[in-house]
Amino acid sequence: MMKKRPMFVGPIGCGKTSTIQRLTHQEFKYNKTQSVEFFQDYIDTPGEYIEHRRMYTNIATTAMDANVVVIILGVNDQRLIFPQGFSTMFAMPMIGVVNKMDLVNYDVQHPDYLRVAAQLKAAGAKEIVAVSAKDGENIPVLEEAIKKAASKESNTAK
Ligand SMILES: Nc1nc2c(ncn2[C@@H]2O[C@H](COP(=O)(O)OP(=O)(O)OP(=O)(O)O)[C@@H](O)[C@H]2O)c(=O)[nH]1
Ligand SMILES: [Mg+2]
Repeated sequence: MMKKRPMFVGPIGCGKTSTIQRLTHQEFKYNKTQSVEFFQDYIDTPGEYIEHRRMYTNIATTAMDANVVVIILGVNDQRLIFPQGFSTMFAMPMIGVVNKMDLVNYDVQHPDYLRVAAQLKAAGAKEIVAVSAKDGENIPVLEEAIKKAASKESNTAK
């Protein structure tokens, strides 16, 4: 069986690919995701998967190869993307990421941050990490959070 890895899910342009580039020490370079991409340690998905309801089945299918679901939003995105209880779709732990924190000067009291973080929590993210993929801010914290969630999952492997 294929090695399970964390899967990133979020709307178009929220920074899934950029965050994975940071986590894997690749060059920070814009590259639109066209379809699911399996990297060595992460699964990247196109934003279309979450933006178009009819593609939810693709998320569910891809999640079979995931040990953690990472849901991510840009701090400047005020749309409702993740439905309440979204995590019930999955059998593995979910963590939330608020990206583009550089746009609010890393202020975790900023109303935009609070709103986005609340959406991720309502979707079922146990832990929220605020990052900037652009600046690399808090990427090691995210890496730790993902590792911790993944180890919990492997302890309860079926
Ligand atoms: N200001 C700011 N811009 C960012 C940050 N992270 C990513 N971006 C920019 O946001 C745009 C989209 O980033 P991507 O990583 O391609 O987004 P994605 O979620 O992978 O998008 P899709 O592949 O289309 O689903 C790019 O122009 C990035 O440079 C960040 O932390 N801060
Ligand atoms: Mg992408």
